[in-house]
Amino acid sequence: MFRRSLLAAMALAPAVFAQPGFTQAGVAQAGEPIPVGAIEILSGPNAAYGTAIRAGLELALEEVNEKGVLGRKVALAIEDSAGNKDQAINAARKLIGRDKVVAIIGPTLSNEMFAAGPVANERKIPIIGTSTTAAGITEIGPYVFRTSLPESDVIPVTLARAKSGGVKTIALMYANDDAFSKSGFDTMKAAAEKAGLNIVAIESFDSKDTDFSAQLTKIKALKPDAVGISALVEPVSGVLLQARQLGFGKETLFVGGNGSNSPKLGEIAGTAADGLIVGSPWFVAKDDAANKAFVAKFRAKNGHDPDQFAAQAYDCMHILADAIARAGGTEPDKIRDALLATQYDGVMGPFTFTAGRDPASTEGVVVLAVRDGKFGIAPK
Ligand code: 1QQ
Repeated sequence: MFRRSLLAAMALAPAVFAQPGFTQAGVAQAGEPIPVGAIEILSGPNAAYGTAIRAGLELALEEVNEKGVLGRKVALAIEDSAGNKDQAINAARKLIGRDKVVAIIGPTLSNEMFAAGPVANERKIPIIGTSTTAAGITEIGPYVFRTSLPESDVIPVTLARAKSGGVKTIALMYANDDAFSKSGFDTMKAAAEKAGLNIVAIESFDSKDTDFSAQLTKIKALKPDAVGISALVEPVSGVLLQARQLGFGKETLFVGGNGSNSPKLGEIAGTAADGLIVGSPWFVAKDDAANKAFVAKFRAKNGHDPDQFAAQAYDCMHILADAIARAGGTEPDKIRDALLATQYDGVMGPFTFTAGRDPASTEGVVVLAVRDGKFGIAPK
C-alpha cells in the first residue's frame, strides 16, 4: 500500500512541479505570470452582462501587461458561470484549486456571488464583484469586495428624479427568484416611501416568465404615474414590450434598476423601452480624459461602445493590479490588505473602499433615459 501510494506520488510529482510553480495555495512564484481568475456570464440569457465585463477586463489586462506588475505579467483565467449558482461555485473552486489564482473578479450576478463568494472567502482568496449591487454582498466575509455601487446608493437618486418630474404614485414590479432583483425591489420600496411616493401596487414574477399581462393589467387600472421594475434585462424588456401592447403610453414613467443598464434592453425592447429612466455611476459620454481614452480604446478594439458593465470591469482590473503591485507580493492576504488601501483614479471617478469593502464614494450617479432604444442623459 505504502509503495503504491509512493509510486503514485512520484508519478504525479513531475506533473505537479511542471506547472507554473506554486508552492502553496494562491502564492505564485517569481517570474511566472500572476494568475488571476474571473467568473462571468458568457452564455445563456444574461450573457450580455458577462461579455461586456470580459471586454472591459481584457482591455485593462492589455494595459496592465504593457507595464507589468511586480516585473511579471498577469494571466487572467475567465470561467463561464452561465448565470448559474452551481456553475459559479464550481468556477470558484476550479480557479482556486486548479489555477491557484491569487484573486477573483466577479461573479456577474449578486445571486452568484451569494453562492461563490463564501467559497473564495473560506479559502481566503479576495473576490471582487464589479456588477453586484444587492444588499449584503460584502457581508459574506472579509475577502469579499465590490467596486459596483449598491442599488441603495443609486435607486434613491433615480426616484428623486422621478419625483421632481411630477411622479406621485408608483407601482413596483420585481423578479422574485433573483437576489439582485429582490434586493433592488426592497430598495425601491424603501426609497419610494422615503420620497413620499404613494405605492399603489406591488407585483412579482419569475425571471423566466414571458407573460406579465395579469400584473400589468392590474397596474394599468390603477393609473400610477410611474412603474418601477427591478429585474434582469430580459424580463425588464419583456415587461416593457407587453406594457406597450397593453396601451401604456408616455403618461407612465418606467423606472429601472441596474439590470436595465445594458444595451441589450434596446436590442430586445426597441422603442418600447423609450422613456425608461435608470441611474448609473457612469455614462459613455462622461467628459473626462480617462473616460475618453477608455472609450476610444474600447471602440477601436471591439467595434462598439463600452457599456457600464465594461467600464466597471475595466476599472476593477486596474484596481486589482494596482493592489498586487502595492502588496509587493502575491500572497492573497497582502493583496486583500492592499485592496483596502486602494486610492485609484479610474473611468468611474476617484475610487476608495470603505472599511466594509464597498465603494466609498456614492457621488457621480447620473440618471439616464432611453430614447430610440439607446441611453442618454435624462432631461431634467
Ligand atoms: C446584480 C446586478 C445585475 C444587474 C448585474 C448584471 O446588479 O446581480 O447585483
